[in-house]
Amino acid sequence: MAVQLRAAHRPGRALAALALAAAGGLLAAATVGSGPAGAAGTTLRDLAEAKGSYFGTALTQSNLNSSTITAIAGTQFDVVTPGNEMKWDTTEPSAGNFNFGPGDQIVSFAKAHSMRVRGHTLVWHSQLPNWVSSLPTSQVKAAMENHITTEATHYKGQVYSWDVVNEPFNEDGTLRTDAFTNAMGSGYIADALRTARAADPNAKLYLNDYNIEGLGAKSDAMYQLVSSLKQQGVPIDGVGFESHFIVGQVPSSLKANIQRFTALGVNVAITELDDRMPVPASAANLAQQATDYAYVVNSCLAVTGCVGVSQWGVGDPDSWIPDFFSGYGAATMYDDNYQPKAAYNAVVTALGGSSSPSPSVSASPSSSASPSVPPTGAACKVSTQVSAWNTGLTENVTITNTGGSAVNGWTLAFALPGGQSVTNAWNATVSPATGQVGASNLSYNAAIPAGGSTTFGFQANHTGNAAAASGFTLNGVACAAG
Ligand code: G2I
Repeated sequence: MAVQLRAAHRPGRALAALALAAAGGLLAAATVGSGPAGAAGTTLRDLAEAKGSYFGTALTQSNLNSSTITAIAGTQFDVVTPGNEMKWDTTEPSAGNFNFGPGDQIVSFAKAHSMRVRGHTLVWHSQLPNWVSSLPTSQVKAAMENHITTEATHYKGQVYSWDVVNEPFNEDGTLRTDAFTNAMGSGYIADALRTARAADPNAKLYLNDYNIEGLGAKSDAMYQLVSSLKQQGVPIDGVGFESHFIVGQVPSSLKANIQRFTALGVNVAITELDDRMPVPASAANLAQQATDYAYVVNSCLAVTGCVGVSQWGVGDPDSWIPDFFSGYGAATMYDDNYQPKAAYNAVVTALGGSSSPSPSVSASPSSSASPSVPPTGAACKVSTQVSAWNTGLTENVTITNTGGSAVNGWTLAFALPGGQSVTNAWNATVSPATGQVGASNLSYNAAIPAGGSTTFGFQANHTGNAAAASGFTLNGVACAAG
């Protein structure tokens, strides 16, 4: 009953919550109470479902051999993404020879624990067996379609969604060159989506990528792609924001970015959340991680159409981070001994539960973090300089860091007067072109030292109102005029 009452506060999600609650009556009954390695009386999945959302994790085949990992996975999480088991190098290691054994084991575990499965991934440049990259380009399309059809048919009815194409973009927003673009150009993406839809009409079809969580060149490219696919009637249901973050650097434009994608008529999922820090972890970084996790969960909950959050792995021992980023780790909600960290408590609180806060989180802003409060802020001052002509203008914007510490990575959000539309920018990426926009640093001007300034500018068309932009916030914190 509590589930239904809480769901009713979110009309857009109530139906989904009730359906989940009905389908998972047993699941809810089984998970309420003190779950392994969780706060008493709550589990992430129970709290998320009460809000019409979900909380997922990645699991690998070897994770299934650990009773510690499976106990947490099966009680705390309600969605599973196979870490590696549904990737091409596992499922079709040589042409036409399919191996679904490892993926099937993950699906069995999910079924046994009333969890849904995010299929990951059908088409990706990485973990792609050599035989595909070695094919003559004339044969790649048929190989790709056969792979998608065979795998999506095998898992038909067993996966909730597919990451159909994974990581298609370079950092500058150009399409990554790989076996698929070499053979088919950008058209491989539409072809892959259509092929997946034909094989499993009920699976939600996603494009998934990293560094598209905030406004910027790469997320703009994904936005344009999704917009154009929708216009062409290509089946696309969602965009996955991988969300591999660094403590204190979650983009303040996350919620705005989720909103602009959902406005296109697709869902957004946070698909691979982690938040890394130098190890051994400091108390300050663990507290910041709690703030970051709550901020991400709150940002998703705030937007109807952001369907849920998945963490990449159960605990710090299962994380990919130490292998890929030397000196970094501690990126998940569970520590090396699978004890919940401050981030776990912060997520429980964000999901509307109550937890006994650990000392490091009790006084932190995590318990009250809302999407409009970013993980890091700065005291700032902004001055503008406009040069206008009858239909256009240029505007230079100078940001001064009036805080006591350096800003590393910034997004300045502001409102453009009605009728103004940005056509190009310098020293920042500015997006979207109208209304409430965000200007984000480029690689060379990410840092603004304490007391220092940086200037960027843009050109815009206008229809009569050539006033300066207003309402500036730097990384979510309001700036003084000056
Ligand atoms: O890299 C993190 C993730 C980024 N987004 C897509 C995800 O699919 C990706 O997952 C990771 C897995 O968590 C790693 O486990 O993808 C990596 C490869 O791109 C996986 O690492 C690989 C190792 O590189 C291989 O040496 C190893 O054989 O895992 C393989 C299986 O254990």
